[in-house]
Amino acid sequence: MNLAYTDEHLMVRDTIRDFAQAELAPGVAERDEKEIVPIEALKKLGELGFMGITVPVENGGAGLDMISYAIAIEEIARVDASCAIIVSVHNSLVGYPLEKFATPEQKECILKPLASGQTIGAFALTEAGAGSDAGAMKTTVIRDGDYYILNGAKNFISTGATCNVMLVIALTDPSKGPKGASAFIVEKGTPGFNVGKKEHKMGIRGSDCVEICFSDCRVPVANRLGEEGAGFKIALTALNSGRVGVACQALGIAQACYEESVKYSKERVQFGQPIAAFQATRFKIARMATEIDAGRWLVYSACHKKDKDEPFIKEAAMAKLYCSELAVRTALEAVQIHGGYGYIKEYPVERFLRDSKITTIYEGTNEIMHLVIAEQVMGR
Ligand code: COS
Repeated sequence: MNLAYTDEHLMVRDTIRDFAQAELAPGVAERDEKEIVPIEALKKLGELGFMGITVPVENGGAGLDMISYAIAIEEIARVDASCAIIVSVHNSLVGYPLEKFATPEQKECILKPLASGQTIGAFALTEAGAGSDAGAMKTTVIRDGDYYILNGAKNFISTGATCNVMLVIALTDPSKGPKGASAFIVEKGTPGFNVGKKEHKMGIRGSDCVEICFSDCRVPVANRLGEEGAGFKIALTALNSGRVGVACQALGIAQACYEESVKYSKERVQFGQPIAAFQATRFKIARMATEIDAGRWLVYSACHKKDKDEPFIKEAAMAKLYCSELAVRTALEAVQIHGGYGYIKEYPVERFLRDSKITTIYEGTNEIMHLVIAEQVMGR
């Protein structure tokens, strides 16, 4: 693995860092409090190429590598973890499977507007009774001439209210279980596509999470992604990529908590000296710095394999497992360093602690990550 950033990586980092400071930082606390999605910022991210980071230029994307993607998601999360997950889901759970499985026509009509940020994508696999056991889904889709008719309900759908298109996994042949699942691109506004209950979350409150109900929703056959029966594999393939995105989001949260801790500990004076002078603080900071570097290399190892088109299931799961726990641990320590000030909204570490927890849960809980890694290293 080539460990050095290229000039292109540094350019991506500077661009997205400046963008995050200028466009995301000013309203981030208010969006968190009022549950507002940063729609305008998403449009601008599209114009800058960050809504199709690894999608080839001919398909409307920026044609960058996965390290660039990792840098972008980390830098966005370092300021606004809610925006980071919107961009991650859009790029990795929708853009990536379209790039991999779409027909040339689908790439032209669906991927291009997504990759250029004209449309926003969401991913619908989870159901009330099918979370970790994703194969237990009940949503069905029945062929009717040139259409499929979709019925059922998906829940905990990130960006479900904001999106324009949704990658939906449903059963074309329920008798086969997950092997009877297929993938569809469903456009918002299609009759029978109904946005249901909005969830009020502990963290990442600047991203929406809703229930989606399909009631005789007619989807053109041309919108099926891959063959009938390939839906579960497509979903898990997308989730491998999504898990790298969640790892980057977690890393950005940890990095922000670390930076806030260094800054605060140098300012805060107790017993006649900055608390940065106390070994208790220095050891916490040393551990944060070490673990963040370790997490970043796990992320880059997954990116490197994906860029070489090699299997990266294990690396993605390891990066997600490690970085999500790192985010929670680092956010907790950051709040501890800030003392009482860390527990109130005056400092951003309070928000980062709330934002961090979901990274151990979504796109595969860390319990599922252990299963995935164990299977990869020791077989079934
Ligand atoms: N990437 C690609 N393929 C994968 C995969 C992965 N990460 N994990 C499993 N597969 C494949 C398996 O190889 C198997 O293929 P074959 O049928 O060709 O053998 C197929 O998918 C089914 O796998 P398996 O039999 O292991 O399925 P299970 O139903 O037992 O569940 C887990 C497997 C638990 C790994 C899967 O359901 C999972 O990842 N659950 C978490 C779901 C999730 O992330 N939900 C969040 C949704 S978005 S917030």
